[in-house]
Amino acid sequence: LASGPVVQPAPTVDGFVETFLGELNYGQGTLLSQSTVNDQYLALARTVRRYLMADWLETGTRRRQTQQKTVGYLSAEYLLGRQLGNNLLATNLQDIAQVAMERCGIDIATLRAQEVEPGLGNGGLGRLAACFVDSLATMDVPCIGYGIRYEYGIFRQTFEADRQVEVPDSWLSLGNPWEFPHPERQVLVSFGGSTETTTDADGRERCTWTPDWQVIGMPYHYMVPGHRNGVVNTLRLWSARATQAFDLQIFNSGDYAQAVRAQTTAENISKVLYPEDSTPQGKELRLQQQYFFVACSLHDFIDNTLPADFDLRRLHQRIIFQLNDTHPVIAIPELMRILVDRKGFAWDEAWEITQKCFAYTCHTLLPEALEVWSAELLGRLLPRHLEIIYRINEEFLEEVREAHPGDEMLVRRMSIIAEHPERAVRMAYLATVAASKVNGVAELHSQLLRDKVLPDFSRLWPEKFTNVTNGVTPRRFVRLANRRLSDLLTETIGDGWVTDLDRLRELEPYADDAGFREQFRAVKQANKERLTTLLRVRDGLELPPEAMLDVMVKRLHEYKRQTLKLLHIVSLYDDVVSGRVPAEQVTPRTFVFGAKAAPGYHLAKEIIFLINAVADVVNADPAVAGRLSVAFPANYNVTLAEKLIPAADLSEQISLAGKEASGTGNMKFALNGALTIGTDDGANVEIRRLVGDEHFFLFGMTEPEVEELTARGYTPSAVYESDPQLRSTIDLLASGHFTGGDRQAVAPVVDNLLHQDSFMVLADFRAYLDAQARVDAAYADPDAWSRSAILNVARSGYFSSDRSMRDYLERIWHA
Ligand code: 26V
Repeated sequence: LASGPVVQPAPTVDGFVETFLGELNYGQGTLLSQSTVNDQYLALARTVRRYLMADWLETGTRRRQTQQKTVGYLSAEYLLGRQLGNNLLATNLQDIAQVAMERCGIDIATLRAQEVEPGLGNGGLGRLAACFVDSLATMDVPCIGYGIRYEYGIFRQTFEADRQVEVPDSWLSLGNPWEFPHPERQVLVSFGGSTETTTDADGRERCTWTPDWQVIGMPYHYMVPGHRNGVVNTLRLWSARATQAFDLQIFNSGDYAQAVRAQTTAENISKVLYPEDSTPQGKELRLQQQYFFVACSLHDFIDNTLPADFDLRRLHQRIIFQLNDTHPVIAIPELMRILVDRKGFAWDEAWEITQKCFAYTCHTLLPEALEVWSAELLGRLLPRHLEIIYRINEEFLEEVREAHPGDEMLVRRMSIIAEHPERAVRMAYLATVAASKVNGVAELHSQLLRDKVLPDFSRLWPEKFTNVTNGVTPRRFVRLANRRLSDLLTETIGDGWVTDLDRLRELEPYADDAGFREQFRAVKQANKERLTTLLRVRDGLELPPEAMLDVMVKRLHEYKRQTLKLLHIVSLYDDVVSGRVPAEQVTPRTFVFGAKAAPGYHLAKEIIFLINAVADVVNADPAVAGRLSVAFPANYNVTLAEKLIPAADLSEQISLAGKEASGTGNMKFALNGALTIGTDDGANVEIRRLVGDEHFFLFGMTEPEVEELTARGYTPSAVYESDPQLRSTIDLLASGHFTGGDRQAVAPVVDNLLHQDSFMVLADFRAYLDAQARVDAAYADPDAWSRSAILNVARSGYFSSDRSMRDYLERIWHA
């Protein structure tokens, strides 16, 4: 019988120094005296890696020996963040490494800063996957994370003349010490071609797919260490390689460009992460990416992970593939193809197995974000899969007809195949039909998913639908990002909270302890000063360290309503410069934005421009000096989040109700002692319920009110006309005051607000300003504010991704 994980004894500083110097000399091939910061970073990373290796091997052995069910997390994105700090924390080597580096005359912070974070995701969905694999390792649950090793992750954002300019993220260029290529586990993936159905001697139909091109999937393994528990799970990311370096025949004929073209096509598949995170473009390369990683992953598990003689009728006892949104949904026909065409199963039996092996998580409510692939494209790239999808659909619609005879409207509504504007496959429907469970990511979202997105399906199969509210890992987002708060928590309630976040409840009584509140405020203040220093060095921003820090960080999207935040800032500024409010009466605030816009999302980029333009003017105007400042550091990413969130006083979660599926930044802020100003949307609902109304600034329409207003007909210009403060604010923006008199430059945003305003910014403006006035009043009483902040921390333990994983295990995976 396999034994449990063993936590290794801590190494000594001497031992660590010796290993480090060994890595520097024999790994990096340099002397300490000659080495660059990058040499030292790589050597340190390889040193830490060594301490994880025994646990990784041991975990692998244990996983092979036990017959436990594995979670196969299928995700096109993993937004991991930097690895060095995380892995030092997981191995409890932080202090030893620091002292060891000091002995070598090295500042470890400089080495940490050398790491380019793996930005293999767009935002919430990719970061969630990273939190989930962290939690599963910490809970010693067998999990393989499957994904794509993009050569270029999410673009690096820079600003030129206040506008976003994207720079390729060449995160691998200085070497990546955290990955291990495994050529012995390569997989061949096929595309294109045609199919042929023949009948066997025994009368069975057999389909053969003759593809016309193939690529190699090369797996790279990443360590996913649990928190100090001796467990290291695996993240397996696939990189595309050409089957032949280049075509020698063509090369010999002298056409060099043509000779390498096939190689380029193949290797393009894992070249770059698509930076659009809401409007799928139906691009062929993206479908290639999806099928590529899914085909590699299924093959890897079935043929290279399970024992050779494994009886696939029991596949569901060994794996549950969790589909992170629709991106990996092509795995469903792929498993059917493997079972029927390759392993000789009858259709019905294969379908029974397949249904038990998949579960589907939906992460959106925006109709435009639901993936649909044209049948033409799918059939061209994956002809056999399209046939399989048609057959799944036929049999499914038969079931619908049986349940609802004569209701052809229903049949058309539920069909996996849409007929207009062109024949296309609705991937969310395919996922829902095949999956054993379908879940949303917050209570409200799961409810809306049942009622609005998939109502027919939830009536047909009510038991299929469930909720798992998202969570975030307390290791990275509290213990690693906020060492000061962590130390205070540990001094006060012990360190059990790091792996059992509900224990933060024990903090509640301390909210009434003046001494504790004082310490808590000192932590926040020190974090703010750290941030102020960082932004001075990183972005040349000069910010007052005492002001309230009001933070809105997330992708730039109309539905998230960065413009509402902007209108608030402009209205405060307007109040002062118009003389209506004396500057001394304005609560000093620093507004911080962090946001990337999809490169093709024009309006989002105009909003970025406008925020920067307003920041320039507000920051330079002596009328509001020391009262209002605006910071928009470029290139918001996980690394910056780890610095910003611990410093925040106020967390902005102001999406239009019913649009943000969950949000996870909202959870990180609450856990770091920021108060939330937010709408009744996504997980905000649950945060407010847990922390208490008095400790949360709620504003704005509810989802049913939004529905009602939409039904009545919403006219933003009428709201503008009826509210003098809103009019003044928009007029100031429109006047060109922030753009050197250029009214054209602000027109895209202003015109959209006045004449379109799809996300009802103007409708919620008044309520938002009122809520912000309540924020000012509350902030004026530091003791009451700290008390609320402490209660936010104490009552947010529910939002640990460990809890999310327990919910998945109980409600979905049964692992
Ligand atoms: C969609 C697409 C569409 C095609 C192009 C590439 C691409 C990449 C990502 C996505 C996913 C968009 C959905 C998403 O990120 N949803 C967010 O998921 C978070 C985790 O559940 C949740 O907290 C956010 O509210 C939700 O917006």
